[in-house]
Amino acid sequence: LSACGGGGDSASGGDGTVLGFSQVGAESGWRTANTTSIQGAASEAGIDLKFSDAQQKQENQIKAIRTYIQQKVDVIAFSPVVETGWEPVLQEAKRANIPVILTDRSVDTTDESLYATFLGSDFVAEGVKAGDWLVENSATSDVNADGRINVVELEGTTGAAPAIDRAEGFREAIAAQPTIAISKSQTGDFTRDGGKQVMESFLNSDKAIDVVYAHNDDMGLGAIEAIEAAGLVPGKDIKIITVDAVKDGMQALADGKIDYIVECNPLLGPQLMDLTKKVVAGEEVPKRVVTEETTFTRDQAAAVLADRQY
Ligand code: GYE
Repeated sequence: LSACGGGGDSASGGDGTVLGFSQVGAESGWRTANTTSIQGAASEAGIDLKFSDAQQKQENQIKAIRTYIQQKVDVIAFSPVVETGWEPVLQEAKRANIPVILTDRSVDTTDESLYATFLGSDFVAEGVKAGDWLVENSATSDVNADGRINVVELEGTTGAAPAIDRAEGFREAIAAQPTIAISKSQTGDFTRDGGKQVMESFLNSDKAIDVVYAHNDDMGLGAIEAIEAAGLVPGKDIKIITVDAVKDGMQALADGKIDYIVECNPLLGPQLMDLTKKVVAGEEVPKRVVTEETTFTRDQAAAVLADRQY
């Protein structure tokens, strides 16, 4: 594990601010876009970025954070792979007087003094949007001929905020619908391969799946491969709803293989650098900064695809 390197260059007009950032990994298209955004925004802002990739392991993130504390960086930011288990290391950062910015994902703690701010999406709202679409489109005959809608869910990383919250929001939205039921739910770890494998096993035990709700595009794209390999037509025999709206997902939506995508914006770099500067300057920052997001139907995806940055 290396907690060094990264894009910062204080010689090119920076003020010497050092930001230690611990990224979750490189599990998805969303994550890659998020990393690019953070690295680009740091060099743009003249912030010296120390970047480390935890390969989806909490222990690696804790090690990286401890290294940043030893190095006495000005600010620590991280995107916590799971929600729980952060209090001891956050206490260490607090004792060392290093402010912490939570980026993208939150931690489960009652002690708000352990971090300066949390920048990221409202994942429950994303799940609600996904469920609302299904409810609104459940009356159309092509969702299911027998009037019952059998949904399978490809969950994100177990214990991660977006997996917990996207599951919760979706259930909230479909709760009043007796004809919609989630029959299976399993983690695909936010990866394409994970989505493919879980969908294969779902299809092996159940041929009557109507809808896939995938917590991200990559797992939905993996599910498409499994569905096609089983001789079924994604978007027709089985509807697919995903979250993220990365380019590959938007392409599949425009192509008719995905039916609906809830956007989750990975371009958090500029806001993160802005918050970093404010925290270093001792300025007041809001405890919660929510990113703005939309949703995409097929036609909407086709219209914006050419200009999509990631
Ligand atoms: O949706 C998924 C990624 O935390 C919002 O993590 C992020 C999620 C994103 O792997 O693709």
